[in-house]
Amino acid sequence: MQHALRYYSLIFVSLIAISCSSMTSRMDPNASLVESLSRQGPHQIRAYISMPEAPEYGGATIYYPLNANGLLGGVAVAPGFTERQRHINWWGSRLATHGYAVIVLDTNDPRDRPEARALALMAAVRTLRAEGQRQESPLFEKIDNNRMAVMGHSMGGGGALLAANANSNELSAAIPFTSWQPEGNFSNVTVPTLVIAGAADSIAPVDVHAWPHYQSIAVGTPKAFMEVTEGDHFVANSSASDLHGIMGRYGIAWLKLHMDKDERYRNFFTASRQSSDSALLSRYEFEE
Ligand code: 9J3
Repeated sequence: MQHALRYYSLIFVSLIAISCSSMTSRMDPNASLVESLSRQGPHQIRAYISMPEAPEYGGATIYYPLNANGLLGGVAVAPGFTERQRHINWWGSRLATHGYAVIVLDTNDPRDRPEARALALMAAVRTLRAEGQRQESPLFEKIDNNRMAVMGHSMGGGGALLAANANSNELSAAIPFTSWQPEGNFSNVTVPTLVIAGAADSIAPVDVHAWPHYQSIAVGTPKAFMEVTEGDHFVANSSASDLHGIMGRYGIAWLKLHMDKDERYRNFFTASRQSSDSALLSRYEFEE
């Protein structure tokens, strides 16, 4: 009797689960993907700091997933003016759990300008590629040289844009957040670029920095602009943990779509994206 009861309740619970998931998927075709991209991904991760040095940047940490299928795409992330890895390293662990090898760097001098940060990011991309060739590396024979992205905060975001402007042929995606670069013109960028901005950014005001940065990217280059209504200069940093869900989701989806060419993630950026996101964003654009 007890056995039968358990059996029937199992069926009952399964039926509820099935009907709930089909209900949410009618309302929003992305529901389960939205949920899974809003938090840590399926992979356990490891991190290490022991690797050959590069003159273009200071220390660095590489985060990578365990038990990933196939080769890993790589992402290099640079901090902003006076910042260190810890200010932005939540991206390292978050992206690694979703299947990427991520190098988070310190600049040589915390006051390095965006130009130096661009060189640092490209050197970090080369480090990731080299880790795939280095026998002692945990990433030996695990890196896809042709899937590399750059990211960065503020002056590091200016650096990511400058890097993309000069090296689009070497990159698959760029994600500057609250980018800082006066008069920044990135019209040579052909790599798909997601620009993250905060409407309440008083350090790199969006109408002087991120918005004109976005607009300077030529028509024909896939690009997206998301401006968080309440977002300040640190909207996508480690400290803004209440926003890591939405920040991570757009960032991961951008990499999945453009670096991994996974079309399931396209509607994260098109008109069919989460309607609840619109409430958080004061401005949103997607063009390709
Ligand atoms: O990287 C940044 O946060 C830029 C901030 C800034 O205002 O730099 C002025 C020198």
